[in-house]
Amino acid sequence: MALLCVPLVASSVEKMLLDADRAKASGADVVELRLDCLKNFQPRQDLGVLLREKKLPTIVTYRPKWDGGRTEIDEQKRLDALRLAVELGSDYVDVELKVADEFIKSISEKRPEMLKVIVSSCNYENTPSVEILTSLAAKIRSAGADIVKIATTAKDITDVSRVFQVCTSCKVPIIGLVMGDRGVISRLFASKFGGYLTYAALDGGIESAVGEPTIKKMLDVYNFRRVGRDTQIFGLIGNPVYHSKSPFVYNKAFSFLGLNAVFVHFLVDDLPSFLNVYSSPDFAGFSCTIPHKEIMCRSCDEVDPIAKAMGAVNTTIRRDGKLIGCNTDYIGAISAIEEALRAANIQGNIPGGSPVAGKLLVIMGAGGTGKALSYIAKEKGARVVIANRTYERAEKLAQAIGGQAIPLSELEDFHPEEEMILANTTSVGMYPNTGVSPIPKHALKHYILVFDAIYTPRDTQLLIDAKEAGAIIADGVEMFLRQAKGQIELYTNRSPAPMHIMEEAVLSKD
Ligand code: NAP
Ligand code: DHK
Repeated sequence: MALLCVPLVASSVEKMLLDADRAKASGADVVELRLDCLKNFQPRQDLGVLLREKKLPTIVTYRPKWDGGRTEIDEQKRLDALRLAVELGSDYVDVELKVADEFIKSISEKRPEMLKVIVSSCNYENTPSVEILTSLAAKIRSAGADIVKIATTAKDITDVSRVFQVCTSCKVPIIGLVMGDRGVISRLFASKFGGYLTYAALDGGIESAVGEPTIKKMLDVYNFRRVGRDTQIFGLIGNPVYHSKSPFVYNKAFSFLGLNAVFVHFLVDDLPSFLNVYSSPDFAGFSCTIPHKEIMCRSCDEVDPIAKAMGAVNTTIRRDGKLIGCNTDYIGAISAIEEALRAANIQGNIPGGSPVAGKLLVIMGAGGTGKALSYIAKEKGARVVIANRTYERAEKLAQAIGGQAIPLSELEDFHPEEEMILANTTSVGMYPNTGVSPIPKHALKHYILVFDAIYTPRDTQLLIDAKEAGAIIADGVEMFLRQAKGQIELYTNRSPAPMHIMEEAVLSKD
C-alpha cells in the first residue's frame, strides 16, 4: 500500500512543526520538509529542531529554484543542508537527478543504515512517452536511488496511464506523480499501480503542487486506505466534475457494503480517448455528466433502449469486455417531481396515472438531462415545452419527443396557462457560479412547481426564488438520490442500495 505524505510548506520552523503535528493527526504516514519554503533558513539550528521533534518518518527536500523551488539558493549550501539532514537522522532525502551522483558519493562514508535517498525528476511541462519515462527511471536507478521519483504534468487525464505503466513495471520502489487537475488519479490510485508513496496537501489552497488534493479528501472522499492492487475502479466522467458529491456518497456505500471498490472524479476533455485508454477491466464502470452524456451514448458497445431513445447515457458498466450504457437520470428527475406533486395532493388527468399527466411541463435545458426528462415526461402524458440557450437544440429535441421549442431568452414572457411545472436542467446556478438563476424571479408566479436538477448547492437561486414566489419545489438532492440508487445497484450488483447511508452522505456538510 502506498504511503501518504504531506509536504510541509510553511515559511517558519514553528509553523512547520505545528503543521507536522496536524499532518500526523490527519493520518499522514510521512511528512516532507520543504526547506526551500522556509524564510531565513538556518540549517544547523532549524534542521536540529525539525528533526529532533519529528513524530513521523520525514523526507527532507530542498528544491532549487531551477527545479521549481521557492527560493534562490547557493548550490553548495543547498547540498550541505541535505548532507546535514542525513547526519541529523532524516529518514529520507529527496535530491534532484542532476546532482544525485555527486550527492550520493559525498555521503557514502557516513551514510546511516536506515537512510533512503529519493532521486527525483520533475517535468512541469508535460508527460513524456512510456519509452522516455522508462529510460528516465532506469537512469535514476543507476544514479544510486533507493527510491525513484518521477513527477510530470498532465495535459490530459490519459497522460496518467503512461506513468501507471512505468510504476507497474519498475523493479525498485517508485513514486510516480502527475501534477495538475487532470493528474489527480495518479495520487488516488498510487496503491493500485505500485506506487511507493504519494502526496496530499494538509489544507486546501496550500498545495505544494497544482492538483494536489487535501489529505482529508484523500482519506474521507476517495477512501485512499482501501485502494489496493485488486480494487475495482468506478468514477464520474465530466468537465467540470469536482463539484460532484458522487465520490463521497458512493464510497460510503461501497464501504458499508464491504466492497473492494473506489469511486473517483475523472476530469475528462475527450471522452472517446479516455474510454480507449482506460479500457481494462480494472475500470469497471462510469457515471457521466456535463457535457459527455450524448457522446457517451454513441461511445458504448451496447445501450439500453430507453437511453438510446433519449440519446443520453449517464451510467455505464463493463461486462465481458463491453461497455454497456443506460440512463438513471430520467427516473431520478421524474420521480422527484411526481413525489413533490403527490405530497401536495396534485393529480394528473389520468386516474391512477402520473400527476404530470395533462400538465404543461416547461424544461429549461436540452442537454443530457433535458433529453432524459423530456422523454419520460412525454411518456407519462405531460405536454412538454423545451427552452434552451441554443434554440436549435431545443427545436431538435422538441421535434424528437413531439413537444414545443422556445428560446430560453423568451421564457420569462411565456405563460400560456396557469398551473405549469418548471424544470431546470441547465447548469445555471451550479457551484461555483451560485446566486444566479436561468429565469427571472417574476416569471415564477405562473408555476405550481419548480424543479432544479442541480444539487450543488441544494438551495439554488432558482429554488430560493420559487419558494418566495409560492411554488412547490423539488430539488436536485431528491433527484440525485433516486438516480444514484439505480447506479449503485448496478455497480455493486447488490439491491436495494443502502439509501440511508447515501442520504446521510449527500446531506453532510463535508
Ligand atoms: P449537459 O448535457 O452539458 O447540458 C447542459 C445544459 O445546460 C444545456 O442545455 C446547455 O445549453 C445549458 N447551459 C449550460 N450553460 C448555460 C448558460 N450559461 N446559460 C443557459 N444555459 C446553459 O449537462 P447535463 O448532464 O444535462 O447536466 C445539467 C445539469 O444538471 C448539471 O448542473 C448537472 O450537475 C445537473 N444534474 C444533476 C443530477 C442529479 O442527480 N441531481 C443529474 C443529472 C444532471 P446549450 O445547449 O445552449 O449549451
Ligand atoms: C451528475 C449527473 O449528471 C448524473 O447523471 C450522475 C452526477 C451524477 C453528479 O454526481 O453530479 O449520475
